Amino acid sequence: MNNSLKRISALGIGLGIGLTAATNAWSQSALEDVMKARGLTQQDLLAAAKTYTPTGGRDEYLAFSSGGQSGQVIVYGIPSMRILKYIAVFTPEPWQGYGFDDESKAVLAQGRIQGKDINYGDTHHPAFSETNGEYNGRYLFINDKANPRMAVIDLHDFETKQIVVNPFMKSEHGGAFVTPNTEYVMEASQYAAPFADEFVPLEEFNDKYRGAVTYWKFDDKKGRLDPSQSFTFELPPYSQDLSDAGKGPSMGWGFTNSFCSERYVGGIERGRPPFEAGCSQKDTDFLHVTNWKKAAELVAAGKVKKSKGAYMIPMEQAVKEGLLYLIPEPKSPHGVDVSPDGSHIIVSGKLDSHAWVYSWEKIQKAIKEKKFEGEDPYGIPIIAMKDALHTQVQVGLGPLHTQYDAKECIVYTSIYVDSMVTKWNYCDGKVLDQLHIHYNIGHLVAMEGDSVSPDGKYLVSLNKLAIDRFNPVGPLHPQNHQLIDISGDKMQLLYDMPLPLGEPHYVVAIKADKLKPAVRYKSGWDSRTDKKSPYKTRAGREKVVRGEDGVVHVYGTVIRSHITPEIIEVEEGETVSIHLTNLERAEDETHGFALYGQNVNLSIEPGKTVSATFKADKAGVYPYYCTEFCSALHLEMQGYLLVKPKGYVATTTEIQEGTKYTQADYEKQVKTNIDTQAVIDSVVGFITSHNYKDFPEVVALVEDATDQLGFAEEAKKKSEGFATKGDYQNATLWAGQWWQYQVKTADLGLRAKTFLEEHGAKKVK
Ligand code: RUQ
Ligand code: CUA
Repeated sequence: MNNSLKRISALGIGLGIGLTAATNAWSQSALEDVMKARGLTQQDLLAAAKTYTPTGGRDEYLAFSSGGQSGQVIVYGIPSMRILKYIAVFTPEPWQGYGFDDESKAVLAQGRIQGKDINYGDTHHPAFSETNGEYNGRYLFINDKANPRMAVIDLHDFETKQIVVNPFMKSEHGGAFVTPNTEYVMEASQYAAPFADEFVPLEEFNDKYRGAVTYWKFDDKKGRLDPSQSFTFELPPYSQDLSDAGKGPSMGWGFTNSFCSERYVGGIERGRPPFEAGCSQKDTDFLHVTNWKKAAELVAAGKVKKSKGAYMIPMEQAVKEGLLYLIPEPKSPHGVDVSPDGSHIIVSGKLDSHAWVYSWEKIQKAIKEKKFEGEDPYGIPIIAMKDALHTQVQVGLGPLHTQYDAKECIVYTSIYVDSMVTKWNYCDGKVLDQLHIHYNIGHLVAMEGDSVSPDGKYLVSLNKLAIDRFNPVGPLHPQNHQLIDISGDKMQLLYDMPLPLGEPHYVVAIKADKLKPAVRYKSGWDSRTDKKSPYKTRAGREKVVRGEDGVVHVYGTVIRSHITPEIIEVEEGETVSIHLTNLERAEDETHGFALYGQNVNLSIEPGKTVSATFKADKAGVYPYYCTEFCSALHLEMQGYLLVKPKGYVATTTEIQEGTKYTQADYEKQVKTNIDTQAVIDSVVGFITSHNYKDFPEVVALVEDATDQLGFAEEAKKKSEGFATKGDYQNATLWAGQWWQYQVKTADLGLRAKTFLEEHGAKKVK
């Protein structure tokens, strides 16, 4: 076997050798030996067996966690707790090219605040799109607490498609929460501020500072929020907190709680006690109840005025129309969680040891009978607590959030101060079990816990502190998500997962089989607008055009293992726009594009077209290359941007050859190519003699292989053309390129063959 053949067949047998070796090493130690050596108990082994996922295994659920102030979303599997992806949302992320290519820069630009670029976000609450209250696996929404914004992630490709800026708020927290058919996405303010973008003295806090809850209209067809159809309720300046949307009997309503209904304005430097003292004086705060369905009807009937270009319902109008009510709730509340059937609402007070269960039936009755105990300073009717409460249950010190189980009436509440999870029954008010976690639990999530039919099974505890759980890595500790088995009567702690991005406030988890993400884009796709890119380029159509816009447009392509063009020549001072299309169809064949000194870094997944525009303001040599190890000749996937001084005139266009080739070199290369072709033919024979058309993954590989073989044919012709002219330099080089295409064909073919073997393909004819 010659060298080239050895290399190709090595591609095929490498995997097999590795597996055999691993099996032998494992069988040398008995399970007991491992337990002893690592100090594991039976209980540990049981926990391990419940989470361990063998190679190639998949998770039952996918969790989408907020990434806190990283401005990202973290995706991981449950029960394995393996991190699968960081989705860039409010923050540039170079690996995904997010904030580096023109297409995603345009998405980030939608999130500008008063003309300023905001390059981070404080993500808190992710929420799935729903149909009839069930997660439909199509979209994910996430909010930015620091700069009131809402983002839309399409779960078809796990990319951020849209960012909208709240026109009224200066701070928010209570989003994203969706209504049962994703009619609206709720976003509630946190720290009160004037709606106007101007200075208003704190002395005018009660009159001019305001809270709000916005209902963002979601256009399901377009997969985008529609600001023109969204509306906002003006609310009193009571630091509104979390929200949840009603369902079933409470469909059409939304719930938003609040703290600091004292309307205290701090000012340590003015000799006043701090916010924390003034905001925790009263025994109760207010749960806000808003009727979005009726509000939407008013908007549709033209009865709601616009302010700052968006529909805004003043408190006075909301009260008059019966859209807004208040109910006292326990001191400094945090979570507000509507039960899956929509009949109850559980609120916890951080400074109270009870969880309070409200009855929707009672609330509705009070509203119908206009039975109020009074009104707040803004004229909003207050429903007496006793007229709304179903029960209150002592769950532990510092209860925060509640998640619903698949089992009726069973819930889990996070207990921040006591660092535990309390399992209890909200129908009869009994506490059933308590589990200590490590340490200071915040949110918690049960599988499909926000839907109308929660799955239960697992609970993840999102802890505020990790303290000593992991190997120390400096004063900034990782976050800790703890996996808990809730399938039995007693909760069982299974696993600690450190997360190196923070602080992740909330997670939602969906059945993995509800998601159907793509593995490639339609050829020439702009993934951010979900349209064919105007810069889409096909193989052989690469070109450089000096456009009417005065910009040098480079229409290029990438495919294993070259970037076309390999040389880009511009003049100093010109603006350059490089558009690259990935011609691959094979799964996972992403190419990258990094360019020296221009802050250009692209990720080009199969089928995608992305652009990078910059000013070549300084003459010089700027190498570029592919950043993904995409093939054996990945390192050779390179090129030069030459920025020539103004008025530069070349004296020669002939490149000095580093090596000279002879007829013998040419013939040797051709011989190699003929041998390689024999290997390709045998692989092709294997594939075509099986039912490969039944496997879309293989069909994609075969399509790519056919492309590569076509390129090989073109290179072969060029090589032979030069050989007949006696130009063995070019003949040998083109014969080398012909072989490169053959190697890539063989690589693809072998991947297809392995896939067919592993998936039990059948022989045909
Ligand atoms: S939260 S502080 Cu959801 Cu408990 Cu943000
Ligand atoms: Cu493409 Cu490396």
